[in-house]
Amino acid sequence: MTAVPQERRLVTAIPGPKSQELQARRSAAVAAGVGSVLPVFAARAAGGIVEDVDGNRLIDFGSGIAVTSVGSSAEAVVRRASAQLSDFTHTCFMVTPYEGYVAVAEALAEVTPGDHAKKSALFNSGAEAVENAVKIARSYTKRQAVVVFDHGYHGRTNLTMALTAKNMPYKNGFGPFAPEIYRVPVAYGYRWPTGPENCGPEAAAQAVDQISKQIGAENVAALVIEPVLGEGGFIEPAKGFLPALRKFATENGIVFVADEIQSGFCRTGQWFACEDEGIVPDLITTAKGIAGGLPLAAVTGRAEIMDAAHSGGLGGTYGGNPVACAGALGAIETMKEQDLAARARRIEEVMKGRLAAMQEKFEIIGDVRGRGAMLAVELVEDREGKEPNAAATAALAKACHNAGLLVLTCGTYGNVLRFLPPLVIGEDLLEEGLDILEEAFTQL
Ligand code: PLZ
Repeated sequence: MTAVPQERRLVTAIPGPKSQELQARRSAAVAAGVGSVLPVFAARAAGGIVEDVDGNRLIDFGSGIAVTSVGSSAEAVVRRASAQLSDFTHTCFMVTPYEGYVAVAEALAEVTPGDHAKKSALFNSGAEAVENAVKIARSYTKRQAVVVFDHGYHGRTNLTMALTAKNMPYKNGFGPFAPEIYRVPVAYGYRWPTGPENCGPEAAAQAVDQISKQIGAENVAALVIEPVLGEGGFIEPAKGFLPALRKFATENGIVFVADEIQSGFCRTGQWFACEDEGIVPDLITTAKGIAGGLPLAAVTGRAEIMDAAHSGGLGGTYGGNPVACAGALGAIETMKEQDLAARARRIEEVMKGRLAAMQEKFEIIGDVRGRGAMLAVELVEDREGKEPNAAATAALAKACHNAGLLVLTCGTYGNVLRFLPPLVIGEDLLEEGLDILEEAFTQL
């Protein structure tokens, strides 16, 4: 691990002068459409700290959007990727294959849910994995329709924009979108009209009814869902929703795809979030946490489905790059050796207690939710009306940033503060981050 002291330190305003200089260069050279949460330029990062070019050290509650679960410079990731870098950087798996790719596929078969025969294909980004899951499901079922859910997020390529629910900023002006995509309700307990207790079964019944009546189950190739919805607001589908859909998919020959790109790899206190309700997906898409920050993504699933695409039908120049594969083997090794799933459960214990206490104190916290180290608070104008409070969310994020705590927002209504600390963060940093958050609520 890079030797970055594991303590918060502010030596300039945020952003500092060097970051501001770089931001000016960036504005002149980088396309305006590419945003940044916080224009602080990183110099080094490790454990629970991101150090910027001005020497400020920020507590990291973002993990680069759920990527650096093992830390941003985990020893095993750096060691294995460095060794691979000096052996060779690339041959292209479609030209001359190499062992790392196969080893990652073997590891994925081992850690993903279900004890059926599994195979994998590797790609570069989450969106690419989701696209390929759809290609594979269509090839296997010989059907075209794909069902997705309200508040779902699956990427920014053309097909995955179509799969993504939210218009701004992901889709606006970028159409036309891919056809044969259908969106149905999801079990969003906090905002379900008849209350969270009824939400799971009722939402499942609505989803199944819409699929049956509007598409026809026999036309559906795949149903794609995040077991905990990420960008849409850290929504845990109410109990019973996922099992009902899993059952419906099985009964109708529909490929059930769990998009665990954000929720996977120990993030929610298990290897994968769908394990919490005993769901075994047919295909699972992974990325982000898989390789400790190196670009890698995968589709893993039932061997007979994964083998449906014709030879040469799947691939890409860089998919399963050897350096990224070495990083993945290092990340998976770290998760096992340090039992990071248990760390995620401990983070939940510490954070949920504090967040629940804040909810008692601050009227604008409508909901506290999430699992493991994938936690969030949903902010409202008042608890009765539940009107989304995006302004307070932005103000709180800014206050945290200024105090040296890196937090992210999300949600269809932009009113969710989300917390995704690296699973290796020290408990003192976790507590200090929560102190900063609480102080920001007090000041608001
Ligand atoms: N599926 C569930 O969370 C990526 C998006 C950040 P890529 N989420 C972060 C942004 O604004 O672009 C994500 C996800 C789920 C798919 C993806 C897409 O993964 O690696 O960003 O393509």
